[in-house]
Amino acid sequence: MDNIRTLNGDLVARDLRFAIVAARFNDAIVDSLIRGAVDTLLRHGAGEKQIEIIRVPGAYDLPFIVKRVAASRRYDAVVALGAVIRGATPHFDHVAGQCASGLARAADETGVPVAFGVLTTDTIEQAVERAGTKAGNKGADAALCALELANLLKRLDV
Ligand code: INI
Repeated sequence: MDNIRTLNGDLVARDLRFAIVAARFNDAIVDSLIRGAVDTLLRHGAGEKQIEIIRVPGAYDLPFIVKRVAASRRYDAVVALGAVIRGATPHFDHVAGQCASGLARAADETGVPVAFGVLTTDTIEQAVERAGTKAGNKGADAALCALELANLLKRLDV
């Protein structure tokens, strides 16, 4: 193991630029995800000028804008945030499915890391738990992932 080259992305945000693209739907929950993401980036050394927040109507609309934002090359990583709650929507599977696959495609097609910070839950209570209460904050987790991937990408020589 000692002789195996291992690459990791570190968690230092200095000199990196981040876009947080967040849905307005379920904003009471998504606003907590945004706070978690911003707080994480600031605590890892980002300045406020290194972060931009872009709002879209709903989670289904995230991929369309995330792809534009990533393709602009103005950001080292994108954090996509939203909340899709099954109990509140008959077309949960379409919204959640299109959102997840569209975000993955945006990252693939642009080569810019896109962290998936979209809650997909059965109930509002489960969403609240993952938005800064007893099950952590998925926005903070996604910001950490974006940070690690952005740094890893800089270190990769492929
Ligand atoms: N958008 C969400 O972000 N969460 C939801 O739970 C949701 N529901 O319940 O339907 C939702 N719908 C809106 C959708 O994301 C688009 O904004 C809309 O379809 C217009 O494209």
